[in-house]
Amino acid sequence: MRKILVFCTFAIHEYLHIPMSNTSKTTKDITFEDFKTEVLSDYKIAVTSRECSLLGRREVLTGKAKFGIFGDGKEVPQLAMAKAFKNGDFRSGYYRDQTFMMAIGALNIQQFFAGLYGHTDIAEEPMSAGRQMGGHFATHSLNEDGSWKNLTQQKNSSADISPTAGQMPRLLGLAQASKIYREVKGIDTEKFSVNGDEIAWGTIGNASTSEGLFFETINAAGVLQVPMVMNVWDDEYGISVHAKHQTTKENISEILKGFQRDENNNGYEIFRVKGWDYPNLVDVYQRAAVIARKEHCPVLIHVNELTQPQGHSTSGSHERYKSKERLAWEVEFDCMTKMRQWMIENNIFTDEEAKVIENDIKKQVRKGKQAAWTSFVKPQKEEQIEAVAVLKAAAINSSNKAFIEKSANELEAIKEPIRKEILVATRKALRYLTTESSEGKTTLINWIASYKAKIQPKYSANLYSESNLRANNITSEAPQYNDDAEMVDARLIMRDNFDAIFTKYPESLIFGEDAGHIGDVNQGLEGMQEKYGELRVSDTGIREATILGQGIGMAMRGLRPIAEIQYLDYILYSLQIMSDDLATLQYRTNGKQKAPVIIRTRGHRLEGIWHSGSQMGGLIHLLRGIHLLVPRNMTKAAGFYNTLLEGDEPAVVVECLNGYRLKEKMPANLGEFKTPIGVVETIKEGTDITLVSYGSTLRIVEETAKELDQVGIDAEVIDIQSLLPFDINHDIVKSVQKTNRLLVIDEDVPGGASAYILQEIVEKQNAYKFLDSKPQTLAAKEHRPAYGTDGDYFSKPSAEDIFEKVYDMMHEVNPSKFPALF
Ligand SMILES: Cc1ncc(C[n+]2csc(CCOP(=O)(O)OP(=O)(O)O)c2C)c(N)n1
Ligand SMILES: [Mg+2]
Repeated sequence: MRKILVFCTFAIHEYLHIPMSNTSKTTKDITFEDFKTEVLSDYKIAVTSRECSLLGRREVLTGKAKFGIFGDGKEVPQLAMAKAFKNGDFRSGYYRDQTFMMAIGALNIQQFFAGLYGHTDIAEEPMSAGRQMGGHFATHSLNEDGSWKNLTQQKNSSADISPTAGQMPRLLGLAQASKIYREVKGIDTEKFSVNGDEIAWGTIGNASTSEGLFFETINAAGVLQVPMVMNVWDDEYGISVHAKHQTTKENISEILKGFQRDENNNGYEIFRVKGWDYPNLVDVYQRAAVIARKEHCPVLIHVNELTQPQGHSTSGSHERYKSKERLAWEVEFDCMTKMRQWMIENNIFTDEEAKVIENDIKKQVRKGKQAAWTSFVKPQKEEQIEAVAVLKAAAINSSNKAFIEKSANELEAIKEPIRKEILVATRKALRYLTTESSEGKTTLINWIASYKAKIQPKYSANLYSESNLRANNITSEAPQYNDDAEMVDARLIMRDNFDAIFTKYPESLIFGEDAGHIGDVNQGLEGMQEKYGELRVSDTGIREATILGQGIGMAMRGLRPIAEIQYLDYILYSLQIMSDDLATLQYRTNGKQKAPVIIRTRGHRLEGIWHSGSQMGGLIHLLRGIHLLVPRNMTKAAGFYNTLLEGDEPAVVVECLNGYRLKEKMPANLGEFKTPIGVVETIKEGTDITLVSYGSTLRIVEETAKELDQVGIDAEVIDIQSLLPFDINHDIVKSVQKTNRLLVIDEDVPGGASAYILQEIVEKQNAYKFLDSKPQTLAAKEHRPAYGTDGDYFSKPSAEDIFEKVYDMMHEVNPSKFPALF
């Protein structure tokens, strides 16, 4: 038997006399039989994947599943990628990658269909427990208790999201983690890295490369020189829109040529390869992997000439927008057809043998699909039986017996019920029983309650961490002060606390615009780069979305990144990723992945439209899933960092931009004192009115409270500190119970953060019961803050605004004691 080389790729070249790359070196010989077995095994995976796509579409069209988006037409390059993908590596990709997931052993037929149906059991549907539509993939990084698995011993896929190119920023961080693990000494790498040898593999559709996030990621990875392999699956279309509307020169690798490294400059290694050319694909992927893994040089692989045999998704048909010629070309150049031809030409199998394999796989896929369906409907069928029984029992003695029995019978008749149908029937039946009381009715009420309690978590659990390390489980610790503790510029507390953090947590690191060399724009990191090195305290380009992405990716690989967004006003650049990716991560994986990144930013009142914004309402609404902390001073802020680093959850910390030069007392227990998360603080006790605020505005409220004292108004001042989560102990309502009046003061727009705060207090904490005056809010103007001191005065709530608002409320209560000001 003729001898060939160990890597299948090189074997292929040996057999086919394709010119080999100069990186190919023989290490071990395998036989033609081994080679054949490997290629056959690849083909079987691809056929399995294709059959799943074909049958998957039919499942949607016949109504069993709601939506389908499949990987047909992209099978072959994914086989090649899977061959080069090793344990410890990470994928950050998109909805076309089912073949890859199957090839790395992370997705089987039954699981594929479980995803399509939306099976809520994570054991059956490991990608998201039915939360994501099919085609959105993930592996499990966490054990049951939320602790890390050993990620070096498995092939990893960060959880997909639907927004196109949204997978790019995190890809950068996943790749950067390898660099940190390789080059920073003293980190415990056991579960995360072997010498930083792991590659982060990105996949993206050709059209999605039009997104800014793609270009931002490409540039940043070139600057950082991280082991990232970027794969563009190019099928010339983005839904119906042709490449001529998407990409200059209709060719992404052509226009990215300037990134190619050369003798004088770092950059990229760029490959272009046809998506149906199996042997070349295998070769290119092997070469790309060596470059990325060994040299930590990013690689771009532009895989073109791909197709979409069934069109974009189940929502439409591509016959509407592709020409006859294009459709005919897609049939001819279907990567599976081409691979099959190549295998026949190279005596790997005959046409007859291929047919046997294909028929066998067809059967397997049908069987797997059936098993997935049976398993999907089983729990609902059991629940249906229970519900019907409870309904029938409730009907027996009811004057509305006929109606209730009718809905019981209708529910019973549904062959494959869903949970909505079960709850609609049972909940609506209660309406027939409002004036009656019976054992059956009580049973029905209890059944609905327990059913909801059992089922709701399947759709709602794990928005936040549910592990022991969840933020509000961390014990707080007060700052301690030596007798001779000095009053210092507050930025020094921040700096010295970061110093303590970097010493205590070798896996922590901070990065952002101006965060490195000068130690951030407010000198809160002064000298830290000199002490901890350029990898742990680093400057980045001006690119907020990928700064956040660095944080997400590195946090997903066990590091503790602090991603600095220079000003709160610019957080909007990263907000989409924060909202779509970070905030949903624990939720969309049902607690199987986490990214405890800390986002450090500074904001509120400084100067002008883009340095004193306070768009907290926007953040509150878009970031459920992330903690949102608004410390009033640097000691509180430092304490939040200390708390967060003990926990396992992501958070945004907004430092007060005008607070760095104010004096605060230097604590002794730096790195140790911990500000509790979700706990308010009463700054001043009072009896007449409760004033609730946070951040920079709180200082003005505090000052105003003294002025109010002088006119006989005793205000209680409460610092919210933490907007998400909000006052978990419900302390504010206790204050309102005492004062019977409530004013929320906030520098966001009217109806912004203040509306949320009011809802929390009045509705959730039931403060309405104790109010003797209308609960009110005092916010900034609707426009952005104008420049200068007067701009601030006429844009944001001032001490006079607060005083007059409070006075007015008290005047309404007691006009003789508080005669009208105006
Ligand atoms: C930000 C965003 N815009 C629009 C969409 C809707 N959409 C989903 S897929 C897609 C086309 C993507 O094309 P391409 O990147 O080439 O990937 P392909 O589906 O062709 O593999 C669009 C516009 C989306 N998911 N996200
Ligand atoms: Mg495309």
